[in-house]
Amino acid sequence: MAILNILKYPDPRLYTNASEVKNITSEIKTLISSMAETMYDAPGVGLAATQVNIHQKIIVIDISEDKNNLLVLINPLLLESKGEMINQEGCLSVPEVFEKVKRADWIKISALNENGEKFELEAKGLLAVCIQHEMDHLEGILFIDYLSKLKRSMIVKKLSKQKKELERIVV
Ligand code: K1U
Ligand code: ZN
Repeated sequence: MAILNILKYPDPRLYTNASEVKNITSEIKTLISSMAETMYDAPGVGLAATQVNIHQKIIVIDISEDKNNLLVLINPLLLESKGEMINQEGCLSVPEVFEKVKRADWIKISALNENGEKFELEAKGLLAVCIQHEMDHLEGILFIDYLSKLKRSMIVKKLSKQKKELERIVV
């Protein structure tokens, strides 16, 4: 297990479309453990493989308070969605930016777990938001892509300021 490097916006690799996992090998299981460790360390409530520069359809999520309820989604597929909700979202790849995004408020998905078993899951609230956010990552979509051009350009400025400040401190 290891803490993996999380790509930061505007890294173009975040815009990659992930491929299906064909076999759940021991390397994939090790990757899943490292992704979970990276998510807990960040800390975050979700992480998609795209964010750690692995372009395969793998997601880890844990929205529990005690951080003891890990959900692994391999090759997730949206089966149904209903309603609308607007929630504040954040992203480990877009640090310190929180913006409102409109999503479906109920979803039904299918996926494989880490043992290759297929399951279906219905979700609402934060879990539904998180699953939709992470599934977007696998298609190279970031939550800020739903915002206006003006808001996005303000975010780019904020992040480049953050980067310069960090470089000033490190040097
Ligand atoms: O994809 C990611 O970068 C993870 C992201 C998931 C997410 C959170 C909220 C709405 C939509 C998607 C995060 O985990 S951001 C960090 C965060 O929200 C959080 C961190 C610690 C405790 C609780 C929440
Ligand atoms: Zn994200």
